[in-house]
Amino acid sequence: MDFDTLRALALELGFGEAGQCDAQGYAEKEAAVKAEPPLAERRQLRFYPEADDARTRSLAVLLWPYAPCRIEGGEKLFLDSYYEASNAAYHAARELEMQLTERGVFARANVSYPAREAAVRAGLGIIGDSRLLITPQYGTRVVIILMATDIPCDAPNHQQTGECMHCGRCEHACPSGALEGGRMTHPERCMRNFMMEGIVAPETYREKMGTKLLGCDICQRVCPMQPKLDETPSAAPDIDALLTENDVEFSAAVAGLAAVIGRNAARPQRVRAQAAIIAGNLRREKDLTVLRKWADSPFDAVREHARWAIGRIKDARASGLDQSREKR
Ligand code: B12
Repeated sequence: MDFDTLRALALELGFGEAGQCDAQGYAEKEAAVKAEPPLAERRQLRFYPEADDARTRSLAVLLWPYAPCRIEGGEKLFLDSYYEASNAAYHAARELEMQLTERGVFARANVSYPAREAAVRAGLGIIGDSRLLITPQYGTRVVIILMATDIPCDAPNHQQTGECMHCGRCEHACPSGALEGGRMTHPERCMRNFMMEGIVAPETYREKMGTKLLGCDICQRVCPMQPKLDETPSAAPDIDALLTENDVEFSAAVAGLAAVIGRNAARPQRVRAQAAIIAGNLRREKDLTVLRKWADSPFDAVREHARWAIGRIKDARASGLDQSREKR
């Protein structure tokens, strides 16, 4: 099979674009990763496709576009639409893998190599100062899926053509200072790094998270290289479904979330830990009961975030900030 046939099958399954690049030369990315502070999200990242499977001759780079999420405000949670898209793209890639296998092609979907680097090599876009891939058609809002295949890669890898506008808006907008000197120099400071990762979020980040359940797209929202796209409604569960003592209700809400973003992303204690941060930001008296229960949790992130939230609610009470009391 040639790559054009793979591309046609990918487009039929809903991918927006597909390219191909070779499977070598990621060693320097490994060195770059080692030079930066360790990040939980990088645990799965690998660098030697051919050593992982000797049949690999190239990587197919598949882009799954998505629309930005509407920010509802108030008590409506923010769940970046990237995560719903990522789950859909994952399953579409599994389907493509099956179709290719049936045709006698070696294909392994959803492999984890430096995806942005592969996308640039495949000629699909450029790297912006936010370190995100910017594509001509969809801007930054694409999920990048990599697939190892035994289809030879005839075309030489592309060099990046075109450039980020270097307008500085992502640097100025980033609430946690992940960009400095015009570029994303501190990925370890990105707020997303501490959301639903099962780790205790440093206190300085918790208030900045507001009502974000998962993901931060502030650097993407301000990017002038983004095409105008209609926003999509938030697929996040209701906050009251998460801030509940009723375990059956909580499990149902997590199951609903898992149906949207995948079970791997929506793990109950991680969801609970993030819900506790949100409770600390909403500062509602009515959440104190459930938070007191969570404050004894054996899970560090749940326990620490819940204790912090209780302190915040009490501080708000002391200064008359609690909204539900104000209304009375
Ligand atoms: C670890 C990780 C994170 C970490 C660290 C982010 C970071 N900037 O490194 C955290 C948890 C913070 C994170 C956050 C997010 N992530 Co993330 N993340 C990853 C992951 C798993 C690995 C990235 C990595 O470490 N690569 C290795 C290093 C060495 O490569 P690199 O970061 O790309 O940097 C190199 C190149 O970019 C290049 N480079 C850097 N600047 C420049 C400039 C020029 C001009 C050139 C030529 C090259 C160049 O040199 C760098 C060093 O070698 C990838 C998936 C994957 N398999 O790649 C997703 C991925 C990068 N994330 C993605 C997304 C969507 C996000 C979020 C938007 C999620 C959200 N809604 O909150 C945020 C955005 C944060 C941001 N602005 O980067 C998408 C990006 C899609 C896109 N359009 O680019 C990816 C590809 C996932 C996917 N499969 O689609 N992420």
